[in-house]
Amino acid sequence: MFIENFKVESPNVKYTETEIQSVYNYETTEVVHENRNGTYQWVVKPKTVKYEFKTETHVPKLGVMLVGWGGNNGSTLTGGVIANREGISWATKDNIQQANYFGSLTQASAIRVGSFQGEEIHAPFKSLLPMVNPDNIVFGGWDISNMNLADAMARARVFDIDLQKQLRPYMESMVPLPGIYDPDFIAANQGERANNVIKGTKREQINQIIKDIREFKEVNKVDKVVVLWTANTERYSNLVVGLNDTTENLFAAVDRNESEISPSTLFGIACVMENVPFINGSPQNTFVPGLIDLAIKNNSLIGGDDFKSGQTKMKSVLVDFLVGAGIKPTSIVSYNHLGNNDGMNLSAPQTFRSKEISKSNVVDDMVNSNAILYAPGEHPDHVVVIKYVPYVGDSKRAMDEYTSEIFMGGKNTIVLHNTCEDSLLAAPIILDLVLLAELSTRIQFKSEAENKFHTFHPVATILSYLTKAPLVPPGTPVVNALSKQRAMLENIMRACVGLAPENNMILEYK
Ligand code: NAI
Ligand code: DG6
Repeated sequence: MFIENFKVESPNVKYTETEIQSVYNYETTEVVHENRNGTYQWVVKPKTVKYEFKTETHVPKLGVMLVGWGGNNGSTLTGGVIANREGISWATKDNIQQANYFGSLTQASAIRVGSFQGEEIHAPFKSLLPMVNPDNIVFGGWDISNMNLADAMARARVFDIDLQKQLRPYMESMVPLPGIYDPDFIAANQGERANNVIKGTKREQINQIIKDIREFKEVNKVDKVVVLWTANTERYSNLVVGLNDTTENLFAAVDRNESEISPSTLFGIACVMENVPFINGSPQNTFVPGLIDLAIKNNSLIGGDDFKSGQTKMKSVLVDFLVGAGIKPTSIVSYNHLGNNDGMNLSAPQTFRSKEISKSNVVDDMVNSNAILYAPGEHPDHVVVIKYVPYVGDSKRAMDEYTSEIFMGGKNTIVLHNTCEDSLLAAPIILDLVLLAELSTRIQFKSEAENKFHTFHPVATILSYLTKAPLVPPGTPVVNALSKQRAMLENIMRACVGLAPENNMILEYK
């Protein structure tokens, strides 16, 4: 049975005019390595820590500013939200299609609530906590190309033509603000697009971004803004002591107009200075240590890196399943080819390298979790290939071969082939990222050992499910397995309304 919403009734939960307050017993384990009678032993101690959560229930009017607004993802997301808001339907060669939010965790997935008269009860994921309705988001942003969003949508060749015709009147007047263009960080083949750029020094460029955010907020009368980078993949920035290793050095480097500070890092600095959440949907190391340091000092949310949309999402399910089943993946080979502007930009070795890194590291935690299968330092061969094939446009082809060792020296080879518009996978993920980032700024909590409520750590690990290379606070483990990432997010949201984590034990029926 599916219910649209619910209210929790418990002595641990209180709904006030402005907040949901919950008291939550966090069951965890402490692992210690102790000397017991002269020998060291691993001892695991279950422990319960009491937490209190409070979630502000007022949902703000949200503005979302996309860097790379006129790209395939930016135009697809903007058009998709307008189509949902306006209830647009359109003719395809198969049927009349209604706008929807399929592919969005928050808008199109469900959670299990419990059971009622022997039947499982499910509800929308978004019913867990009050969240912004995507239909009400006001979009804006920057692009180094001045093309309006209607023409950008046509250039992207993602939506059916009948839908494009209906969206055009809404999108023609949407024109991106000038972006920060630095040809050293993206492929040379992008030069032709760059007709809409902010001039001046790096400090002036940061100031312009701050001014843009303030004006956007003012003009559109939005309560909050989230900024998300969906612009071209950049090359990695060199990490240099004295340049970008601390906040002070980063600011000094900005003032010296140092060439090694990328456009995405400049956008990040502007957002953090303005206390506006900033998310990086591309793979490059935008978050140099000096910027992470600044975000921590200002307690301003940052999240990334690189949307986990297709091939990598599948990988973070399949390798988790294989290793979890006691099967040993020994070779993972992932090819893909695509023909959109992202593919063209990635045809340069430096930008490809950024993507290769984020696509490759995704199995590390799963491999490291099983020393029965892998000796220390042992790793599957893992190869990532991306080719630019203009004809296929946004319709990316992904082919994967997973070879594993099974029982008694046997070999098992799994081959996958996926064809799909890349931007239709990415757009709902962008939506989830901005909605969850906004929500997380409304949650405060404290453990029994603390006397003051605080927000989550500004490096938003809560967004991990949506990214290929989750950005984590220094010294924090990275979790890539998709099911664990989803459970983490869902269980934290459940804790905010005083519900136990979903443990799937279903003891009621045992
Ligand atoms: P796109 O190339 O169509 O769009 C990027 C846009 O950014 C372009 O319009 C370009 O003019 C603009 N741009 C470049 N540098 C800029 C700057 N410094 N300031 C402002 N605008 C700038 O690419 P697409 O397909 O929209 O992808 C965007 C990003 O998302 C890429 O980095 C891609 O690797 C990443 N990504 C995409 C996924 C997908 O499934 N579509 C999944 C994972 C990541
Ligand atoms: C080619 O790989 C283009 C990329 O931008 C990908 O489409 C994107 O990173 C999505 O990757 P994945 O591995 O999640 O499908």
